[in-house]
Amino acid sequence: MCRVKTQITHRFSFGPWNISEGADPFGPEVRGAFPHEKKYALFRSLGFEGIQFHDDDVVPDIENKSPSQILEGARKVKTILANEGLVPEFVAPRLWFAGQTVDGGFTSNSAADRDYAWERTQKSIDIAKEIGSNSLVLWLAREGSYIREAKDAKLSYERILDTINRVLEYDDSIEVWIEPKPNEPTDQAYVPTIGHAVALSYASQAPDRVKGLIETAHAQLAGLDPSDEMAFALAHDKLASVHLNDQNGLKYDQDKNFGSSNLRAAFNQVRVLESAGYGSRGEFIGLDVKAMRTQKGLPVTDHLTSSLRVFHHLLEKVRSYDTGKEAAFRKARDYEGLELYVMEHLMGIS
Ligand code: 3MF
Ligand code: MG
Repeated sequence: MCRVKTQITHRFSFGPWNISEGADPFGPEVRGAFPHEKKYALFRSLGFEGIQFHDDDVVPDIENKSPSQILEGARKVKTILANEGLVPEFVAPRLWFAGQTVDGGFTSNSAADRDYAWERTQKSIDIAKEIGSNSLVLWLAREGSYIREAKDAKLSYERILDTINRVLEYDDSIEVWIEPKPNEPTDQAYVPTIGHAVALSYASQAPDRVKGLIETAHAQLAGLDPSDEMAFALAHDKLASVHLNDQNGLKYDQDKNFGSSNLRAAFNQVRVLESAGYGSRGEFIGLDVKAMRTQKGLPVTDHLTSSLRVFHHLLEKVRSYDTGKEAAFRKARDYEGLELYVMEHLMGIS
């Protein structure tokens, strides 16, 4: 693994859904809507350069638009991005909202629903290309089951791989970035960890173009350490992006501010990224954080700037961490000593 000596200039991204109106499954919106165009105007001043898109973030009402209307809508957004000095990081097909995706898209038991999922995926690739992104993110939201007997799991894996190959054939430079998540909205997802995503990559027709996007909370929901998940992808040179956030235990997907629940785990994520030189090829540090429902204001953005600030503080902690001390503790196999050093370093004591 190559260690980078020069300091990386990090680029940050988030998605328009991260500035939200505060609805949850138990209650409605608590803040007014804030149009996407106004959101784009905020990115730079908040310290972000990249935008993560769903297909219908770029082209609203996508279902009722013709292919030429879709491309026209995408061109409009491309112009806005150019004017604001913004980069589209990726486009993700929203395959969890429409009636046709109620039982999954690529793995649905209905052939008509699978056709819908593929058509929607093609539209997303067209949009990505039109706005100047070469990356399609697949968060396989409903590709799983609510009860194990509902689907043929082996066939489902084959269908997911088949879809990845179709994407690679549809466009000869597009990259597929798989964002694993173990549950929610399904009970059991078919691609729960980065290991599954990397296996799919190697099994695909173009492994160089199939990578992973690791979200902190998703790894934690799988009971795994996010920094080890990142290390696994980095060791295979397959970490295309990250969604830094946090999660307080095994419950619904919380998308809490980065470092807010697990500061040490957050430190180790920054550390693994930094030591692998992540970002030196322009990879984004993405956030996927949710504002608290209690927060007032329009728009609410403190969760984004706070997470960014924590990232920068932790980067300082990573850079001032004494790797010589660490090596000595490792050599002596004094992990008690090493642990105390890490804790005191994080607390600002050493
Ligand atoms: C769900 C997610 C998603 C993805 C997004 C882009 C809504 O837990 O994390 O956010 O990040 O769809 O792939
Ligand atoms: Mg995410």
